[in-house]
Amino acid sequence: MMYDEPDLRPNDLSAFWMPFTSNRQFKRAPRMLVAAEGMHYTAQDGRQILDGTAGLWCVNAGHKRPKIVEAIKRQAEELDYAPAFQMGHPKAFQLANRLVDLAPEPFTQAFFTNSGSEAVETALKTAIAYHRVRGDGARTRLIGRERGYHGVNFGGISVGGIVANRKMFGTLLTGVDHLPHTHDLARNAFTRGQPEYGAELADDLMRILALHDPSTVAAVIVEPMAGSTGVLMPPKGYLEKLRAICDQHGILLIFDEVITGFGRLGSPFAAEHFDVMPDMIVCAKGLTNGVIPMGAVLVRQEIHDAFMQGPEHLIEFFHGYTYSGNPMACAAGLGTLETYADEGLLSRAREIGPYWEEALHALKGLPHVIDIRNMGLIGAVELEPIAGEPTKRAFSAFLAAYEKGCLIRTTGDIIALSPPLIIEKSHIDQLIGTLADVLKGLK
Ligand code: PXG
Repeated sequence: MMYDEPDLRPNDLSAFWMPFTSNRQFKRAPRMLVAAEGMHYTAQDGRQILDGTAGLWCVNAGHKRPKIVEAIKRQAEELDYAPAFQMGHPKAFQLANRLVDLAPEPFTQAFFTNSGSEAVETALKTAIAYHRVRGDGARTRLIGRERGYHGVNFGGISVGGIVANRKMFGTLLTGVDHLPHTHDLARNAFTRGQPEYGAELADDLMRILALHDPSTVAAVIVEPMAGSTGVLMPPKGYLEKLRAICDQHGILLIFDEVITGFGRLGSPFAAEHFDVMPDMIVCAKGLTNGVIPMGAVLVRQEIHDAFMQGPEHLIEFFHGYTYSGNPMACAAGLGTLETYADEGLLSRAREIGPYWEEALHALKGLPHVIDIRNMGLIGAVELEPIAGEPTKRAFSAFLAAYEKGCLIRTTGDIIALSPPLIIEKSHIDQLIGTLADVLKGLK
């Protein structure tokens, strides 16, 4: 096999400082993936690894999908790059059109970025600038939520609420406040789907608004389902309350759908799934099936139109990236959306969801399991941490699962599962069966 050729084998692991990785542990015992197709990776030792996480929640259509591969190949031959500012190329417009067609009705424009983190920054800046262009420039404050994950740039970690991602980086953005998170094991453990209790936590927004005065607040940003922090579902009625309070006070509501976008919950976007319409949707990951980096912010017509004023030769919004709407990314995006449509993947989580839910909740009662949560094709198994050694138990589960041929994700002591939407029942049996074995063997 070609990967055995010495030139293609990394011969020194030290130069690459790996992101969000225990570098020393990894480099002592590397877990190297060299190929992928469908539901599986091939590891460097030749083993097939079942992808229980769609890469990092992004490979929603599964790996090596022909239409995406073809689209990228053709694009590289045809137009490798076109300047993103003051110039255009057809595929960026095509992709924007496809995207707004797929999105819920109020969303009429797409602004392209290269990642979820950049899309978050773009949405936050758009919100503040939107109020300003309308003559309401005192609205600069941003409200996020404890345990929220909005990428790793300064705006995102400021409105985010994951302590480890914030504490090393100084004072962050000013003028930011946070809603309480919604995780409540005492009341909601082992809930299937949306938890019963916790809608009242949205009322805390009123307290925050009373403190700062609503007229100073630009936007509230939340993940409709908080993924990275360990899969926290919104309590019934919670998102509706946030929407109502924002409406009452002229505050924009931003849904960060980097994880929930593109079928994860059984609808193209979570906004539809929960039937709550924000003012902006942040997306990335599944937009290109993870194949080429890309993110986007979807906005409502009135937000876009507020900027379209002044002399026509002037730039309306001083924001954008060298690679906004990059041709290769657009080609990958178009191939991806076509694949989703051809195979009905954006509603597939609804069809296979009940089987997924049953399989997952059958883990109840196994050692250390203190909660199981699920929605669409997402699952989480929360473990009792080892006293004094948080994260260690779940990390051991991750290593053991990999040894047994399954890729899972862990955050803290929570195991998160988010397989490609092409998953079949036999894969679910293998994934959950492996996890059961792993849990039985954990210290
Ligand atoms: N918002 C949300 C809600 C995310 O989940 C980002 C923004 C940032 O996207 P980029 O493309 O800049 O990474 C994310 C990313 C995990 C995991 O296993 C989650 C993410 C990334 C890597 C791992 O929970 N989410």
